[in-house]
Amino acid sequence: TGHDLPVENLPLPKDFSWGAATAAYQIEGAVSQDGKGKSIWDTFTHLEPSRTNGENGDIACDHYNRVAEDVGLMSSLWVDVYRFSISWSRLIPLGGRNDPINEKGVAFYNGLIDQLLAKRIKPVVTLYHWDAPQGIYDRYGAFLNTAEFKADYEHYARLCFTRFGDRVKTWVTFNEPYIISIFGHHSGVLAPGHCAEMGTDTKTEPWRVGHTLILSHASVVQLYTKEFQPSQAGTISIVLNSHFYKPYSSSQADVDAAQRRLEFYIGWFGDPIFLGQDYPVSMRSYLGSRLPQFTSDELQLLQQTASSKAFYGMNHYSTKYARALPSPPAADDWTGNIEESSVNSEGIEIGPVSGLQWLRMAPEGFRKLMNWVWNRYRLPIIITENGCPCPGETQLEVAVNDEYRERYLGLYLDAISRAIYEDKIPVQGYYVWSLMDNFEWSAGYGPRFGIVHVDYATLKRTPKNSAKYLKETFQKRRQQL
Ligand code: GBH
Repeated sequence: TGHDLPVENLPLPKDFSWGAATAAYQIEGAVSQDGKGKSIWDTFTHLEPSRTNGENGDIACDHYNRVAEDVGLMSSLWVDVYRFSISWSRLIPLGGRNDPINEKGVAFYNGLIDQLLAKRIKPVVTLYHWDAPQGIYDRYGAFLNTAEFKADYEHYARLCFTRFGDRVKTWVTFNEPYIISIFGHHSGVLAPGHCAEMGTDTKTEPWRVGHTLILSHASVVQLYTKEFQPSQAGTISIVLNSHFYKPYSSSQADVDAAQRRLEFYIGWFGDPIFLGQDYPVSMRSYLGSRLPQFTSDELQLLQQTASSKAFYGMNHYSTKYARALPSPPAADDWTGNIEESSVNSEGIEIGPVSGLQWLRMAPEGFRKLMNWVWNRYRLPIIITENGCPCPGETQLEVAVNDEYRERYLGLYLDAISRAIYEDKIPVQGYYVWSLMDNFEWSAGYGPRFGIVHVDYATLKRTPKNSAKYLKETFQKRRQQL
């Protein structure tokens, strides 16, 4: 279960790329500098600070003012790739298609991209990592109005392709649509914080949000392939996250539950986007009319864009057990009537706990997830996020001697090697979450996911042992075959 496995430093292909990932709101700070507009995360953190441990991204890592230092850091780690996200409200402060463009925001990302390329680091750019402009939320509820959102998002994407597409060759439309839908519009622990207590119709709203995300993704893929790809020659896809799920017991009900849980997590988005078809049958049968319908025009768009897909972007951290609930599903159930846990029917833990309860070291589940995704979608996979906070990682000394993380990363890279060489799955790259400690959303600055430590009092960056380990292990692993 990962408790006592040795790290084997198994080989990786010569052209396998490694990188580090971040997201705008989690690192940039400079929250109203140079004309940036407000996002739903500014509102979420300031309106009710207890939702984010009293903390916010106003300053974060102040990356906005420390780009040169941070690019230098990456260069010293020999990363091939830097995956970052663009803050929509930095480029278009009010967010909409008729609103003014903030040239200072454009200049910031131009500078970042140029500095990366000067160090031969390839930018992988996420258009949306959870920070919708407050303006589009105020006007029409952002994702709640599919047509308005789609039009504004297309305009924003077009701006990014026009201004940055000569140098950016890999695009991600949305980071983790599942999280945006469920955590933003059902449990409400992430912005915009919609939940039953706030009067949200949690029976339908998350599925409407998901529908908007799928259709907006598809229309931006179409936009890129038609108008930009012929000259810019890049690729575009989406990043989906999921735990892997193992059955809670050997009962058929639990075996089915584990499969169904993955369909509700990944198939929800993956089937329409990568297969160009309706939501999974299991979702239709559990959710019935709660799930929106695709029109025939929309299905056609999905089919067309499904064939232009380039890779499956996988964010993955941990594995859980899935247990079929005996009682009928709750009216607003979003799981397929499943309970999740970290311990199975025999009391066996899925793996050693990290600095966060939900995140346990379980490399075997990672390998199984790559197999599940490959069998369903037959697409090359890029691991766009993976990493962890260490248990007790509060002081600098503990943080820098990050043994738990080193072991976790080592075992997860071994799982990729097995997926590639034993399971014959084309896994092309690995981006560690995260380059540096940062604002961990509802958990604030507590959990530290960085391979570089950030002292939030001084903003000083200190590479942890795991940073050195990654630099060295990629060098070694890629030389072995
Ligand atoms: C990613 O989300 C994000 O892309 C990134 O911004 C973030 O910093 C990183 O992971 C680390 O968390 O109910 O068991 O699912 C991962 C999705 C959603 C995982 C909330 C943890 C809560 C526990 N996260 N989830 S659980």
